[in-house]
Amino acid sequence: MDIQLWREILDPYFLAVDELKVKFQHLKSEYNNAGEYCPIDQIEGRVKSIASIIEKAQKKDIPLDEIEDRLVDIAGIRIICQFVEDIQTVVNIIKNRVDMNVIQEKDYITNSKPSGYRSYHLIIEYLVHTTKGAKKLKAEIQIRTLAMDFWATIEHSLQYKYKYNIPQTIKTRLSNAANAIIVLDNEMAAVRDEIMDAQDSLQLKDNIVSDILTNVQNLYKVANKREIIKIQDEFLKIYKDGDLYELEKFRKELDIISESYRAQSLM
Ligand code: 0O2
Repeated sequence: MDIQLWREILDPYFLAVDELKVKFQHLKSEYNNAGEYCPIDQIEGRVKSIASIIEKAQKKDIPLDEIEDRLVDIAGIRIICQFVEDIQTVVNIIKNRVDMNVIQEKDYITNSKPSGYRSYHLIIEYLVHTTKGAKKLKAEIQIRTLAMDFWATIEHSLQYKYKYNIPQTIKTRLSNAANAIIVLDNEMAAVRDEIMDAQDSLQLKDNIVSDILTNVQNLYKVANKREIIKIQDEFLKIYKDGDLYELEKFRKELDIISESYRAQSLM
């Protein structure tokens, strides 16, 4: 197959990866803007390289004209979560969407691979539109925790280094590390509520401070300098004390001041 044809084949997959990344990023922003805990920590995406597609097709005895049907991970998205519990939440979010049709599920968390690999895979059908029209293609979404991702990344590099023939001593160490990852994820799950509370408060604080600063910036245009300095000093004092309740109260007061200036300017 010549390069031009590969480009034509892969182009919709690049579009799919870009779109899917934007959609999941936006989901993350929605949670953050609402000051809510987000089950998604990071999003990555890639289109499989031509070399990697050919290698996999040869390994699985797939003729090149059948790769689009039979290679389900030409487009790949990886969603990294903080906690094991978040993985099912993300799976449900995806299953409830009308723009992604789940056609296959692989639960390598309940049934980890002999290597020790753990992750939840969804194969989806996804519709993209290019100048050539609409095209339904397959994409793989891997969902796993930060800890599982750390293990998989290291193991993948070693597979590459040893050309898929990792020496037994290293395999044993990787297997031990995989078990340690299970323990780590379980320990983190036990303190999940505590961590979530802390992160929610941080996000809430960020949102409140951002609102206050926008208001102060707008007041510069209408209020007198002495009043703004007074407001800023008060804000810095409340911020230093670190009381979220007082910070929220201050935001509301500032909203009222800004609103009264807006009303005056309309008179
Ligand atoms: P790359 O380079 O990451 O793209 P199958 O369903 O078994 O017929 P397939 O496609 O091998 O066929 O499915 P599987 O086993 O679910 O693997 C899909 C992808 O999961 C792999 O893609 C890897 O990304 C990841 N994966 C699966 N097993 C392992 C493992 O033991 N270690 C690591 N690190 N990753 C794994 P590729 O194309 O193999 O690789």
